[in-house]
Amino acid sequence: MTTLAPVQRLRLLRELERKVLWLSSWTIHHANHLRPNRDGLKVGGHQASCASLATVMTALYFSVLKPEDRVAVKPHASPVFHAIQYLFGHQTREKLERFRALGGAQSYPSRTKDVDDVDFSTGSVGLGVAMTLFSSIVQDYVRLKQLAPADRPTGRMVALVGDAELDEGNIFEALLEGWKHDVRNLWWVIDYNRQSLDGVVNDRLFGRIGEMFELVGWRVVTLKYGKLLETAFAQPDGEHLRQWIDDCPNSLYSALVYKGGAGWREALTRDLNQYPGIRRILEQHDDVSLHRLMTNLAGNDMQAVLDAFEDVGDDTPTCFIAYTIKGQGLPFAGHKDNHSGLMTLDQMAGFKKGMGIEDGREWDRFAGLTVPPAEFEAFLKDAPFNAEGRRRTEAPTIAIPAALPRPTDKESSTQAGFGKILNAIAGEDSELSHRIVTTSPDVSVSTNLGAWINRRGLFGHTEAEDVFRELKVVSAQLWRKTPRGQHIELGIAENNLFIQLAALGLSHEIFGTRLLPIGTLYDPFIARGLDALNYACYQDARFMIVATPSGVTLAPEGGAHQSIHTPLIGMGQPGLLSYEPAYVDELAVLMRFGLEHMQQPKGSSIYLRLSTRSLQQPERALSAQQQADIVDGGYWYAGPEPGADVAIVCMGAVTPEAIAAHQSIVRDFGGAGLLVLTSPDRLHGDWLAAQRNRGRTTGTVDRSPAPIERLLGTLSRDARIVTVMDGHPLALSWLGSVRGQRVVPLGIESFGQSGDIPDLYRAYKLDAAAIVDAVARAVG
Ligand SMILES: Cc1ncc(C[n+]2csc(CCOP(=O)(O)OP(=O)(O)O)c2C)c(N)n1
Ligand SMILES: [Mg+2]
Repeated sequence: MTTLAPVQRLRLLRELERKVLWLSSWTIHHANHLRPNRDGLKVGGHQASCASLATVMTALYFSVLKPEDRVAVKPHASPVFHAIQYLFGHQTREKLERFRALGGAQSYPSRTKDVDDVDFSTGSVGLGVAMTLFSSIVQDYVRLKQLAPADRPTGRMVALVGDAELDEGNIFEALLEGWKHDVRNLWWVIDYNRQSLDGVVNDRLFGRIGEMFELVGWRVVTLKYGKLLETAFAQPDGEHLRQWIDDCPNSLYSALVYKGGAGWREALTRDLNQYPGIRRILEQHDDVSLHRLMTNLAGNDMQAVLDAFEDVGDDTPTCFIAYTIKGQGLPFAGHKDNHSGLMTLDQMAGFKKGMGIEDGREWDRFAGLTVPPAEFEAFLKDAPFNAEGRRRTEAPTIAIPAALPRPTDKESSTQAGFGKILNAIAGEDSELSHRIVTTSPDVSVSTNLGAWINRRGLFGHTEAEDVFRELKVVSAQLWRKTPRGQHIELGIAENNLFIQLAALGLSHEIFGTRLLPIGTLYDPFIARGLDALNYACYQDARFMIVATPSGVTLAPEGGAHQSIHTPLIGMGQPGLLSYEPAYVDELAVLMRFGLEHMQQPKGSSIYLRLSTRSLQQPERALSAQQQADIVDGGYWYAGPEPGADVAIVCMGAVTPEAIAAHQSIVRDFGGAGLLVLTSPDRLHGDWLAAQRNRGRTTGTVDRSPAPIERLLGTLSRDARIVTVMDGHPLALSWLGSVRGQRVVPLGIESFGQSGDIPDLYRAYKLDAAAIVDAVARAVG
């Protein structure tokens, strides 16, 4: 690697900054103006949002970052990221030409769909930012346990943050959690362009932002004025110019940026003409250079940006507040409406000329450069970030034993069973037991993780004794915090839970070692963190969520804690396979399957919806076929006679009611069946897949029926089916479409009440009598 003189490096980086600005603007322009538009919809893209980050991203990727660093890029700066990767040779021209088209470079950086080594997907603002914080916890977790490959240096987790992203509450939830966990090696670079989507951001906010970061132990580095302005401030009366800009409201500053040199001159003459030094500055600058001076903010000044980044030499989490201009260098710089503004054809022609790009050479990596291509190439080749090429890691899978320990209690809830299974695993010295990491937002005890934590301990950077234990205060929870601990205890914030799971669930691809994350929470509060859960699944993170209590079966706690539509979330959420077992032996099968499925290339995350209702457990030893049926989504608990006209289908905690109803209807409907489902999600997915397979016109056509087709195929063509579950009935009412059999679905359609189970099941028509009634209606 050649070492460059600082001036030479600066010159090359400035060239690259222009190049990156050009390519990102052109990529968006091309997508909007030069590709045939077949549907009349605007393609979009954010030229202004890209421009404000061009300097920071150029400095980072071409000089500051190392291969082990991981970055969450502000979603709408995606074209800048793709342009940088294109220059490195990791992105293709074809994909840039197809930006925002099917198969092209993605609108927002995507781990799963982009080919150019995206570390963290972004898109829903705020989540990518928090992702870096939770990834830094994971980095420490695997480092302190020596799970990561020994030669892997510690990386910095970097977020490039839009200033308006800081309105998202999840960022502050993450900051508080990070403080508690003493996060390290974290850089958040705030693109303080003082503009959001709708307009100019509130002046009052940023007066406080820096203090908020400092409050939670961060270093705050403010990059406010560039080198030109600093030089002007040092001249006679220069301090008045500084004061004037400091006092300038965001909206006025933005408007003047848009108006340009004449606008600045008018405003400064009006306000500061009494100072001879200022008059001299105005005389010394024509409109173009005055505009350059007045818009010389540090976040768009390469030297200032490099100085700020290179000054940081320790692992203290650091927030850089980088003053920038939205649309810097573009015709609509500073205009409050520029968020989705696109250069017109004329504007682009002028911009292109200014960049020195000839017609037909728009995608050329060297067009418009003032440095020789060979020098440019050598610089790219030597960029530290690029030293290893693609930086995504791999890790071998963890072997899961053929069966998990299975509790043998005669009566148990699935939640209690879950705690016992984990507790038994905690007692083993196995690869499985060492790779499981649990986490929970202040509901570890009430979701039955207590015993696991007693054995495996809390995770922390340093050893901390359990004071209650030291003082010999009797407690069921013996929670020592050590670097060896395997439970990450979070405060009550479900967003944080899901982002922590996302970070843990990508450890194999980010940190080169595999973890088996299990997160527990109350089922209704999945909704609180739903966007973060969606975000975790979107990037293909792999984890298991275990949610209890669920449904109205929670009973006395009332409607606010009773989850109703979570089974539909489980079915509708891509990347998440959901199950709701009734019995503990089913749960043991599903946990085993889930831990394996989480690790498969084509697998997914797993959601187990459990219950606190204690049920009498069936006395049975599940055969291999029964286990496979449980994984496939359901089995006949009481098989129907072939061609039977009636069946009851149930799921989860209401299974005893279904059994009782079934016993009472078989007197009238001999041969009626009782089908216990474990996963409408799996059954539905496999049913759609089977139909698609049969519809194929090329290759080998798989005609085998889907599990649900086989199960319902035992019944007569026009059989009547009553479905019952503790959740929204829509999750099972689709069963009628499988073979055209009529379904009467029972479930919960309104907010729950407080009450005990008998009262509530009666009120919500989930009890045996209601099921029998429904059967009568179905056949009537
Ligand atoms: C959760 C979420 N809500 C809304 C949006 C729509 N949106 C995209 S960008 C944006 C404003 C972003 O402003 P800022 O973060 O300051 O970025 P800038 O474009 O100024 O760089 C909004 C509201 C989104 N992407 N995500
Ligand atoms: Mg902004």
